[in-house]
Amino acid sequence: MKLQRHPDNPLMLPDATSDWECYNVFNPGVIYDNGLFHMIYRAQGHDWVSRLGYAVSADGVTWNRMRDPILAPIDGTDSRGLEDPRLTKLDGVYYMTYTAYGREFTGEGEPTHAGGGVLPMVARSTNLITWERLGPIVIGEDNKDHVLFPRKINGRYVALHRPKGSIWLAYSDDLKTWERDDMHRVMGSRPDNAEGWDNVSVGGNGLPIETEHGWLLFYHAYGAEIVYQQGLCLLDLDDPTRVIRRPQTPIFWPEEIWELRGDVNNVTFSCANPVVDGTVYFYYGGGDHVIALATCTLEEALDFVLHAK
Ligand code: BMA
Repeated sequence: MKLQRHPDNPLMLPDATSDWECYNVFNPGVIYDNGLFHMIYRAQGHDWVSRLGYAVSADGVTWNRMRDPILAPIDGTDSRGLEDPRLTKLDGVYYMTYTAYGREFTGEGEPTHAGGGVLPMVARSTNLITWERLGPIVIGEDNKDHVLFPRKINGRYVALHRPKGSIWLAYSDDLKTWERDDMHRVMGSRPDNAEGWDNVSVGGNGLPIETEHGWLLFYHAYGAEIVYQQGLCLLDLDDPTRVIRRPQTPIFWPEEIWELRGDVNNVTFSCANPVVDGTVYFYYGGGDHVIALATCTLEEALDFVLHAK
């Protein structure tokens, strides 16, 4: 199985006339709601700081952008940008998980991504445009790629997150306090996988898709070559720390020139996989520079995850 690129790709390019989105637009979160696709995307302009923009679409392919960003840095914790939004609707409220990249230092070592200058944030909205910041899942470590499940499990909010290049699970009663001793490892890289694509690091993508077989999770990984590729796995419905299936081969990887060459080369990176009428809309950033779409049917994704080696 392989995801199919949309013929109109890339769907969204940087806007050369804009201050804040003239260099890169990438890694969007997308939610399908009330007959429309809503996108919140990461953009970089003259100051190279990531801000979040909003766009809306009736068909998921042609997008109308708002002129101004909907979310921009407010203090030292996110002064270098807001990155990689993922959107979840839960009990009628919209939630966004995003990475705050800041100068203010909250951990050990240098204030870089690796040294703890990032915070895996959760925010809440009732209209997708104005957002209330609820706070980070953890502080003081390189942790991102976090995403909220679309419903509570066993009465609690659940999020995937990514400390040290592996996928973990966290629980919360109020979306503000995420207890450290209630964080559990789900899966890591596979140094022994002869396919080579996920030997070094893995992280979650868009929100897990609930199916009768389990939570279908799209995830990204890279090996020694640092090529960001995509895979599929299946997690247990009641205990998502349990991996039911994890095929060895990837389902998508950089091939187009705007994926092989970009602001960062060899990157396909996804924060959204909404399902509409049985089709998975896999939105992704190409080369940390443009926004693109690939699709598959939910049926073929399930067939692959259940049966592939
Ligand atoms: C990851 C994230 C993404 C980015 C990717 C490739 O760590 O920061 O935002 O797309 O690296 O550069």
